[in-house]
Amino acid sequence: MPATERCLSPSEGNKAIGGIPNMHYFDFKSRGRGNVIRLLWEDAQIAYDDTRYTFEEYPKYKESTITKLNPATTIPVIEIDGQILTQSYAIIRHFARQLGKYDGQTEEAKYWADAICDIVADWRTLFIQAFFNERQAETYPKHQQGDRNRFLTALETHLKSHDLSRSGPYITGKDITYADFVLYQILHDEDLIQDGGNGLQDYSRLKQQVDAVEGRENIKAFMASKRYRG
Ligand SMILES: N[C@@H](CCC(=O)N[C@@H](CS)C(=O)NCC(=O)O)C(=O)O
Repeated sequence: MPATERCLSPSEGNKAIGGIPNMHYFDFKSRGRGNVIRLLWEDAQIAYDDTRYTFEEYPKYKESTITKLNPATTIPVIEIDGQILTQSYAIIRHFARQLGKYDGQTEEAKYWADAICDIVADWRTLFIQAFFNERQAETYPKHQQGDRNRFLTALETHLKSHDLSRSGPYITGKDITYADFVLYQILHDEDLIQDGGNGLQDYSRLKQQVDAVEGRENIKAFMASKRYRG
C-alpha cells in the first residue's frame, strides 16, 4: 500500500490553490519531478498530502489507480478538490499563476522563466534515459561527460548573459520563479550540489542560484525536517 503523509498546515496558500493537494509520486527520496512541486508547496507553506509509491509496488498501482487518474499513465498526478492535474511543468505553472508570485512579474520575466524551464525539461528527459538504463554503467558516465556538461554550460552562459538573470541570484533576478525550483532540482538529482556544491565549481552563476534557493527560510526548514529525504 502506498503511504500518504500530511505535510504542513493549511494556509492562505491552500485557499489560493483551492484546497489541499494530494500528490501521487514515487517514494524516491526528495528527488524527481515530484520534488519540484514539493519545493513550491514548501516555499509557499501550502499543506499537502504526499502519497508515495515504492518502485516495487508502483507497476500494480500504475495499472489501476494511475491509469484511472491519468490516461498518459505518468506521475506526478495531483488530486485537488475533485480535480485531477497531470504533467509536472503544467502543474507547477498552474500553481504559480494561482499564487501570483512564482511566475514572473513581467511578460519578459514570464518568458524567461518558461524558457529556462523548457531547457531543464529537455535535460531531465536525457538524464532519466541515461540514469534509469539497464546499461547505466555505460550510459550515465557518457551522459555526465556529454549532455550534462552541454546543459550546464548553456545554462551558466544564459544566466550570466541575460539582462534579467545577470543581477541574480534567481533566474529572473531578485524574485524567485517556479523555474528556479525546476533548475535547482535537476542540479540536485544529478548530484551536483551535494558535498558543498563541488559539482558546480566551474559554474559559479548556477552555484549562486542554488545557494539562493537553499537559503530561503521555508526551504531551509524543509531540508532540516523529516519530510526531506535527501
Ligand atoms: N512530461 C511528464 C513526464 C512524466 C514522467 O515521465 N514521469 C515519470 C516519473 S518522473 C513516470 O511516470 N515514470 C513511470 C512510468 O512511466 O511508468 C511530466 O512532466 O509530468
